[in-house]
Amino acid sequence: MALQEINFDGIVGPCHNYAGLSLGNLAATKSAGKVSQPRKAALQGLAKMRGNMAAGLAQGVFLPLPRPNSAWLEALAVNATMDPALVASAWSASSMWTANAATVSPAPDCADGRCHLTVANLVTMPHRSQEWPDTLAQLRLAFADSAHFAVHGPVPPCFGDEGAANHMRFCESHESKGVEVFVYGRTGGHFPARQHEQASRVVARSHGLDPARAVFIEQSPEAIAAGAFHNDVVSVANAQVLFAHEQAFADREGAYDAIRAVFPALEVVEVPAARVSLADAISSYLFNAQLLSMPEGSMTLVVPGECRENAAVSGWLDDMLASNGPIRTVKVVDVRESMANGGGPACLRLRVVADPATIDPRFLLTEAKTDLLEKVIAANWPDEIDPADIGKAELAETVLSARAALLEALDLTELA
Ligand code: SUG
Repeated sequence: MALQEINFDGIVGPCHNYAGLSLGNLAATKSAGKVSQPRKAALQGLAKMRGNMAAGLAQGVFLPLPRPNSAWLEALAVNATMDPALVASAWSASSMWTANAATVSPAPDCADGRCHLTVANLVTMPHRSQEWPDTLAQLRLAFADSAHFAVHGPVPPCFGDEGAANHMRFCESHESKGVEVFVYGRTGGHFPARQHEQASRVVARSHGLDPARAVFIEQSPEAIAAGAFHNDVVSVANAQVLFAHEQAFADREGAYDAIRAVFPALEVVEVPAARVSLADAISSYLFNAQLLSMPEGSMTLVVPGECRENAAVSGWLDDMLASNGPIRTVKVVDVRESMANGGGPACLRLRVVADPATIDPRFLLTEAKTDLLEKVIAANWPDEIDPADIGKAELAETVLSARAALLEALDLTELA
């Protein structure tokens, strides 16, 4: 079978909560202390996956990681009452944002002809830094076929790596050699820059990318200061198209020229700051959209509902649709529970270009499996989590047994 793009969405975990752990992520900071709705959050995520499957696209899932992470708290010598921020970190459902699970280089780009994946070390944020060992276990299971995949451990600290959220790929078709673009931030600004240039370079080297077809670009410090903690909050790529805010990159013209030099077919759909400010782009998550090639060849932008509630963004989308650009359809999805923690439609998915037959089928979604997941979530996920209850034994029991029920349903109990 031919290579195709498979979106692996993170199933929102039963401990989804608003603890305000991510400095520089304005939505998460604003939501700190609010009551979350884990069941609703997980069902919103599944509805998005269902919509993409209904459009004929391949869909996969990654499972929530084991939380609360008591082994991590033990290693930090913290008990349930000592340090609320560290305790909340051990309870974070942040692995739902699988755009930060790994960086993926499809087989045609890699010297050995296999698809390479490097698990992201996520070292910048304490609550995310504990994700990689369990994520790696999952990647090793899903992509165990070593004739087609190579799964790498994390880039060593201190070089922060946030995975696919800072990586874009341009290509003429999935079968052809692509151009991979790595976007890094420079430290020293108002908010942390999470992607280190060296981490991006390590990933490119270990994947065996052709140095002539790997481009390294600096994210604009203004964008990071405005709350774009990952590049995928201000730009997204698909096939030959780069959809970006005018202020996404430190050197706008230089960035487009560098990509065009190796990928002359590049089509830039740029949103001018005069039409949509960085603040509006970040609060609406216009660029944290899934830019998808539909089976019949046209391109669809899957945006969060917040984009239609912002007059400037909504107006720009209408004008774009009326123009003759490459993006022909805009589809709106409701992922509000994730959005309130700074995770839009694109954060929730990791793109893997591969033949589905080479992947462990337990990670691939079907309609019947979606029905089953909905039942498991409806029966086991908490209705609400008040941050004041984080750390309590009774809630821990509910969260642990909910995940166990999911592993059982998907026949993935080896991830317990
Ligand atoms: O790392 N939010 C995530 C959102 C990740 C979005 N991913 C992409 N842009 N690809 C983060 O900041 C909030 C958790 C909290 O505050 O409880 C959080 O981790």
